[in-house]
Amino acid sequence: MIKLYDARDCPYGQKVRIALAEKGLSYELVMVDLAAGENRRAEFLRLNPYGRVPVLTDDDVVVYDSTIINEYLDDEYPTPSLLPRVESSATRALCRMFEDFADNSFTPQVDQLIAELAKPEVERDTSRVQRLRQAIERVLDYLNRQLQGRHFLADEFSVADIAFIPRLMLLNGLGIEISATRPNGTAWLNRLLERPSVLELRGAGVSAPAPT
Ligand SMILES: N[C@@H](CCC(=O)N[C@@H](CS)C(=O)NCC(=O)O)C(=O)O
Repeated sequence: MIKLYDARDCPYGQKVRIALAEKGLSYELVMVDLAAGENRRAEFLRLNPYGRVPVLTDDDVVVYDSTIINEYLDDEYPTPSLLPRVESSATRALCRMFEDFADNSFTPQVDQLIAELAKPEVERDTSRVQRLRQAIERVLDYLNRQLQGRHFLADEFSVADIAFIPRLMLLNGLGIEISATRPNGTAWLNRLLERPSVLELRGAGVSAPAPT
């Protein structure tokens, strides 16, 4: 029996939900209230000493961190595969680098922009908003170049694409468009948005706080 500990609007938990849906795995969702400090309670810290969601338990196996969880899922439930084959070392490394980039550069920047836009207009740091917008636009340019001649970041759909989805699907609402100047990026986004796993996530009302 799989259990996923997740929190509202958590992009890393959403990565895992997409992977679980792609693999057709059913699971129990346990929502952790971060604002109420539920992630700092002893019973949760026993699952993840860092006190962060997502955590996945699979019977008596406990795995934390979205990247490690998705690799565990791919090892334990290999079909359909979400990582390039072991023999394709270079593509596998590329896939992991894209995932790392999404988690450590793209997602945090979009989250910072959301947080800045959520402030009342008088408190908003407009030059920071502009810097963040430009940084996100640069990532989109980079992805557009990387996607030249490819349907997905690591050729086949993988954890690399999954890592971008949670924040990619919010960009429109933040006034950032992938648009016609980035045809590879636009085609990729459309390919991602039509996947049943992503439609399921959106149907579950998963989003981030709307900017004011
Ligand atoms: N690298 C981790 C990041 C997880 C993370 O930052 N989770 C946030 C919620 S989206 C969290 O639990 N924050 C609570 C805290 O750090 O105290 C992953 O990929 O799972």
